[in-house]
Amino acid sequence: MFIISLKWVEVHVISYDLKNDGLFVITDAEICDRAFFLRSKLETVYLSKFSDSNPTLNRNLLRRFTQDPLCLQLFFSSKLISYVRTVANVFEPNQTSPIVSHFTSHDVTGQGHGLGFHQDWPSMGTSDTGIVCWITLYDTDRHTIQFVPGSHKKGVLPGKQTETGYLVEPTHYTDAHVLRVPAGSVVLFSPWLVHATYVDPKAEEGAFKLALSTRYDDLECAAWQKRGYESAYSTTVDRQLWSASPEKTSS
Ligand SMILES: O=C(O)CCC(=O)C(=O)O
Ligand SMILES: [Fe+2]
Repeated sequence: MFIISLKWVEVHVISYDLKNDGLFVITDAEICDRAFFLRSKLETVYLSKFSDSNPTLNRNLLRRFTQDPLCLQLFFSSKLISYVRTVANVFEPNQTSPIVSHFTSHDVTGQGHGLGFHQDWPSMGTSDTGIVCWITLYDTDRHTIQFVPGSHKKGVLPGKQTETGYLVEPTHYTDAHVLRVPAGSVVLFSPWLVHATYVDPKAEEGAFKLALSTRYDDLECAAWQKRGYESAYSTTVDRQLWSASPEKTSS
């Protein structure tokens, strides 16, 4: 473990091991620069349009943010992909999930309290050697994520599939660690790792975290090839959206 001083916070950066703990933290100057640049765009262009009374609008803005070219550039930068290859040993990375934003706060999105303890793999069903890539745009000294080191070794644990993910039974998260890393850090973790949002009960009103994640699967994974490269994620079109809109545009 080593300690770095970041602005006014002291952050303890713990080196986790991908094989034994199921996650690995990378704090890389080039990626941090991109993340800081993206964060200023988040604040000036997206959060500035947030409404105190319209959580749907706020959720839509966060979805639009994940499709911002700067956000896409962060996730597809050759630096990041090379970490996916060399650290996670994903031989031929293939992005199988959209970029998802994880906003944790005192409820301006109507879903501000995040996810319970879950595993990602049952919601994906893709390659056995894929990796989740989670990047925080803020220091995680308040709201963050927590995880159970080593839990990835046990495969899919008893639990249930819910609207928000595959929640595992409470006996599987009695020994959770709270992740504390500086803004711009990349966490690569196993899709079997048991993890959850950590909501800091002492965080002041208005404090929030925003992290982004996506999933890289491995096209060279033999098991996935056998399953015909299936993925639980599908692309759908909502053809009712325009018809239901009160202000239809003419064209
Ligand atoms: O950031 C969070 O609150 C949850 C992240 C998560 O579950 C994921 O990236 O798979
Ligand atoms: Fe997750």
